[in-house]
Amino acid sequence: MKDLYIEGATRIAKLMLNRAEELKASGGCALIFPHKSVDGDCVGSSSALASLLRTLGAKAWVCMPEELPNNMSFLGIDDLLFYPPKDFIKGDMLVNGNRYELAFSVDCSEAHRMGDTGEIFDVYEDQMDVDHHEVMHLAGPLRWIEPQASSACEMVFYVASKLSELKNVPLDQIVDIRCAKCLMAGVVTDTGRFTYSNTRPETLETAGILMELGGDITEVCYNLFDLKTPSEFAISSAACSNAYFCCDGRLAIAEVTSEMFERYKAGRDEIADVVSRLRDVGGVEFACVLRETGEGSIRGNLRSKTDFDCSLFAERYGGGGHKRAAGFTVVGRDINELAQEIVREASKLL
Ligand SMILES: [Mn+2]
Repeated sequence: MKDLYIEGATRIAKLMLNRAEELKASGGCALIFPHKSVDGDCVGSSSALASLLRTLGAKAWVCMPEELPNNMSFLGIDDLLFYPPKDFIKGDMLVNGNRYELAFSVDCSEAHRMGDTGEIFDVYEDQMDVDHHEVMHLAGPLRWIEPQASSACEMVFYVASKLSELKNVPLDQIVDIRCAKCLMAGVVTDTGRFTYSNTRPETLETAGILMELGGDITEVCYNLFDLKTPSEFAISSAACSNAYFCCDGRLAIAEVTSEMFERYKAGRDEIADVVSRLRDVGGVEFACVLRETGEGSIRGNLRSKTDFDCSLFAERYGGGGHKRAAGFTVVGRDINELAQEIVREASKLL
């Protein structure tokens, strides 16, 4: 393990051991919080953390902000997921009969990025946190923020390695096959299958060990990225052919309306690959896909090739992410107007 990661991974592993003991004694449970608009990294890392806490004898669930996307069902994690009922925050805060006592966020440090579940997260002050996003606030003793890590899953893998050391048991008794698949899912998602510049030698080492632990990279990549439903294929193709290019081909933008989702009978998460396909077009520096979510809001997904800062741009709309990949959600906007505004504002920066 690189020196850079040792302090944080050790601190979080020790905290997890302590908290697991406390939870065992009290009979309470931990909730792990991924961000909204879930992706392979937040689902993978939160499920892996829940799995690790269970291995330590504690009760733990992932507090889901939305349904699990179909392309992640192969992970077989339904028993790890908790969908809070609407009155959860006002009620007894019982998770399947167990009192909710520990909040743990991963791949996301701020409650507002979690959506409605952020309110549940904020009930506890001593929240634990493992994240690889740049964040404004100072990291406290319960937080491990490491922007140099490729993914939250890579960080959780280091925590698992430390747990195996501290407990003096082989790693495969800490990370089972499902947990290895979950961690692999996040690493391949956030590195674009090891092609983005956040891929470091230690990322590949992590992936190698995950393979040995049963994280089948072929299965994970096929299910996450390549397997398409007929409706997904149709709406992605339509979104791509509707896309337009501005700023001498440096900006590509596509709008996907509710009407299109209905016409192709497609789910709202079935255009996930469109933004990277647009970004990959020669000459394009910044790609944006806007989609109507069907609840009066519009989700924007942003990608850039080299210098354009997607995270900074997404912040204008209350979103965030990384320099080359970010997103936001806005409410009550007209999709055409929003697209024109984005073209206008981005063209000043391109
Ligand atoms: Mn991530």
